[in-house]
Amino acid sequence: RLTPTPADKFTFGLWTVGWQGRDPFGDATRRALDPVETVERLASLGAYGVTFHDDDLIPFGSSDAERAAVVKRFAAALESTGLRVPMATTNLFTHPVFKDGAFTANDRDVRRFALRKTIRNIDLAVELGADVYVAWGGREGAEHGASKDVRTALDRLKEAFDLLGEYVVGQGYDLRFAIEPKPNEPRGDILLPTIGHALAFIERLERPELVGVNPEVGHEQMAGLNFPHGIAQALWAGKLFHIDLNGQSGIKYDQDLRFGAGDLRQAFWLVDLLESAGYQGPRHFDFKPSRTEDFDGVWASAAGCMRNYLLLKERARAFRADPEVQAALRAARLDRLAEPTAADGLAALLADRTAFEDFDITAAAERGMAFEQLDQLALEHLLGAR
Ligand code: 3MF
Ligand code: MG
Ligand code: MG
Ligand code: MG
Repeated sequence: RLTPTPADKFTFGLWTVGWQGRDPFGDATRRALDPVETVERLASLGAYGVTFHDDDLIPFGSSDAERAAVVKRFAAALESTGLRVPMATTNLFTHPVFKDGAFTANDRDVRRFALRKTIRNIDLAVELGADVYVAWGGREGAEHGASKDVRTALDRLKEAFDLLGEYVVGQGYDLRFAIEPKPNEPRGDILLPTIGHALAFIERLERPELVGVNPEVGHEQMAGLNFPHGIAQALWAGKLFHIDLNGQSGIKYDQDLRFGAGDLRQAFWLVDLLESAGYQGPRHFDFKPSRTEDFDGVWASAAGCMRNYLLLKERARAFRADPEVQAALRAARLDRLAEPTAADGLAALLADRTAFEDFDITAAAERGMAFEQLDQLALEHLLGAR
């Protein structure tokens, strides 16, 4: 029950367990991992798949022959373990050429290079079976007011997604894009900082149906936002194409804690939402095992991400199945929220004296909402007390 299997659809980026612990103040604390070793370890832990940035798999600047050899070896490991590649993405942030961004760099030659680098990895992603392509605009942003004309930069960002959409449609690929919002880090301010900004941007594209979001727990929480609420809106818009699960303790640098660490209550509501909404996509962990850890700690933290998800899923299921919770939900009048406000139409609403003239405002204002009792039940389920 708490042992992960591929049916749980847990996936990990090569860059997560492979993070060497380099931070702005310190050098690497761990050696680089061989992607094939990662594939084997993840498979033995019960994961479903692995994801990668082009440069995680094929070192930047590799020759065509080196690239082919790396891909062949990686594909063989996927074949022998049965691990899938449901998503891939592009590194448009590490190399100094991307210091002012990629699709929105002020320099046109950098923007054209970024598109070509992305298209090259899209071909590989499709070859390896991916159906989602993530785009995190790591350095699409600014620190200096006049250095970036944001409206013009958004024109360039739209142009990039329109070209990428044209490419996948032209190739006949079954691939959709997922934009990953983040408010800041490494840039002072990043374009499309939240789920809401990304959803609004997508509607301006030539092929909005091809583009959704890949929200990350910690990224919304860095902006002080409620992650489950953001995910609910993405689901409501039909745009939750992928998700990055991890942990974050409030508004500070991007911590990328293992899933379940950080804001545990939001993690509980998130799992409750994903499971009850019938989200079918991968449960993708984008976390960083602390740089204090050796490889035992790395694999323990990967296992911890999956186990915490399964534990929360169990707690959420118990919460929903509890008759006292169901009564508390009725007392809190969730069933009334589900009723349309004016199914009888505008004319009937305007003619209804009980809606306004005869409405007992005082009685309605005095009515308790019974939310505290409901929330206490949730907390007791989360704490394993029920
Ligand atoms: C940065 C991130 C990224 C994205 C990745 C696309 C390096 O905060 O979260 O990871 O997730 O580029 O998936
Ligand atoms: Mg993060
Ligand atoms: Mg991140
Ligand atoms: Mg991420």
